[in-house]
Amino acid sequence: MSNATPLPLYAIGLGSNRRHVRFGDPRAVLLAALAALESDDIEAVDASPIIASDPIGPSRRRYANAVALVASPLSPPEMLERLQAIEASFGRRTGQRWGARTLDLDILLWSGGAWSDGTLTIPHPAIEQRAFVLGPLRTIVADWLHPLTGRSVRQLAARLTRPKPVDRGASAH
Ligand code: A4P
Ligand code: MG
Repeated sequence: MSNATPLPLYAIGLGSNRRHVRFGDPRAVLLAALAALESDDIEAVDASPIIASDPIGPSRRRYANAVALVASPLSPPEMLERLQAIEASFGRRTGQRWGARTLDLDILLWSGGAWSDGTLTIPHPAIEQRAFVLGPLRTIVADWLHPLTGRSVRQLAARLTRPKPVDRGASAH
């Protein structure tokens, strides 16, 4: 049976703001992570350029960020488990939320739409506020629709960078 149902697609966000003892600086960590993602059941389809971004949250080190598009028969919980195993193999220290990390892998979007259970939420809830996610994401899946808002990645990225209108709420009736 060839050309049966196409494999689900996942957009995976990659972030690093620490050197890795073997791979080197955060940019090199992401290149190694992109290679590590590929396996028997995860096929690399596309990858964004790697960008440098200012940290959001308490960590003061700059990040390298990128997004990979992969095709895989894994279910969302299986994919999360795989990503966590890869993070662990890169020496991710758990414990400190938003702390400096060698490698952070997030499931951003899934072609199956939305998923929510106790430990996993897809789309990733912070996508819409994060330029370091939407910028790279737009370079590979600009037309992908956010399943909950119906807005394309291109629209979400434009909304984030557009200057905010003045809030007239206080003076208007
Ligand atoms: N989890 C739920 N949904 C998902 C999902 N869609 N993908 C759960 C991945 N994980 C998901 O994640 C905590 C738990 O989230 C997981 O166990 C999983 O069950 P974590 O990676 O262990 O913790 P974390 O990353 O420290 O916390 P959090 O809230 O996920 O942080 P973020 O959102 O990943 O943000 N600034 C720049 N410039 N670039 C960055 O990449 N990253 C962060 C971390 C902060 N500031 C940044 C960047
Ligand atoms: Mg994370």
